[in-house]
Amino acid sequence: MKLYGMLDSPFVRRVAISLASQQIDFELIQLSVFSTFNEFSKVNPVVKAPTLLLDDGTYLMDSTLILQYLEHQQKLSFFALSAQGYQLLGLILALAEKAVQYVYETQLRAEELQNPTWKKRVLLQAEKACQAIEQQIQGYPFNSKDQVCISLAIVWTFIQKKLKGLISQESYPSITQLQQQMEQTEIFQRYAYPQA
Ligand SMILES: N[C@@H](CCC(=O)N[C@@H](CS)C(=O)NCC(=O)O)C(=O)O
Repeated sequence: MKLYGMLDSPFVRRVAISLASQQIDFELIQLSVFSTFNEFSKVNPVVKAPTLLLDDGTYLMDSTLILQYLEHQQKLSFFALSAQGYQLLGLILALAEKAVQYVYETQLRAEELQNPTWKKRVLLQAEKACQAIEQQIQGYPFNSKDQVCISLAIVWTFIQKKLKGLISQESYPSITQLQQQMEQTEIFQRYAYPQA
């Protein structure tokens, strides 16, 4: 089983760390959907990361679908979450999506072509997600194998690296504390966010 994508993608890192936390064997192939588009398209014609390539040639995409498939296949419990856990995970994945949209708008477009209304909207949505997460994560049971804890830590690191200064770490102490705890674990360090 091969996992394709770069570890600066929160979705790729989420799958890599989730699999490793359940001792699932896989090979990480770090291909970029941008700089190695053609090579990536040989694995998945739609060029989405993460892509999980199964031994029979089936290619799966979307981090949640990949985890759901493996959960059923290998009798795991990635998504044995309470309603509160699902609500949190939804907020975290929406935050990840908004953060990636902001990065694409600001890094893939020339400044004069960027849409200020869209950028403002995306940042507002991201901030609202952070506020809800900060409130709800207090009292959530910490577990280094839990999807909420894994995904939140990964998304928070991505935001600190890519949206520098736009979402202040100090305003969200509970999220930051959880992220720091998770980033110190062996598995997070094994699949670390790449150095610049
Ligand atoms: N909902 C998807 C989002 C995946 C996603 O957007 N990945 C980005 C990399 S961070 C990508 O493939 N970008 C290239 C593109 O969308 O064309 C997931 O959970 O896997």
